[in-house]
Amino acid sequence: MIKNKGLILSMDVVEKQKAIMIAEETCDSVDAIKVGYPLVLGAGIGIIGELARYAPVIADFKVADIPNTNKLICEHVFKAGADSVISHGFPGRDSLSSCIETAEEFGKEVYVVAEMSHPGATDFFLPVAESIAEMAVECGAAGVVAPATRPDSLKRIRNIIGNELKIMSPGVGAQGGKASDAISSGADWIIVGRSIYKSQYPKKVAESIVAEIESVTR
Ligand code: FNU
Repeated sequence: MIKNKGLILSMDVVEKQKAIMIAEETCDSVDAIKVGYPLVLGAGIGIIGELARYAPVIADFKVADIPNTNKLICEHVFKAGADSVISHGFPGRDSLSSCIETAEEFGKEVYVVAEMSHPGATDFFLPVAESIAEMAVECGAAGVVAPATRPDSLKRIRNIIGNELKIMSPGVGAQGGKASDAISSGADWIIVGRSIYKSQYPKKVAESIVAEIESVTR
């Protein structure tokens, strides 16, 4: 995925028409649109192809199964028109490799959740985040997902993965993280959902987030 604006819109609305309207409004300010279970269950898998007309689509299915099931999920997602898929790392090396091999067959990418952004991530995730980031490098992932809510974790994960892998970072806005902090701590992209799609003016909010990102990357 090409980094330009540094912003990924998380489209967690559940209605097709609303998703398309927001995509149309905001597509000039985003490098990709991320979709997950809420929208795909609400609008059907065809929404991936519809949104791909506006920006590359990231399928945030946090794929976390045995290798064969992961392969079947990824095939479906890429056939639907997604540009990349988000996978979990905790099911292990073989499961992740299956996602990455499938992505390669389609010329697509896999991003691995290294550490989640919500408070509950401290229950189990924190002690394994670094090992998952190391595995993402070893298995040939395109990048990792790491929390904007914990800039210190972002810095640590950036040190582990080096500069070749990319970091996309959720948790800005509604979850309390700040775009400029995440970017200056090592994120390539920030992922923003509610602050944009729940706003009365999604285009303006997206533009102001891009301006904030530019203020630290300039
Ligand atoms: P917003 N997301 C997340 N934290 O928030 N994929 C993670 O650790 C992670 C994610 C997703 O809070 C979340 O599911 F791995 O409204 C949602 O789709 O800005 C989006 O990022 C954040 O949405």
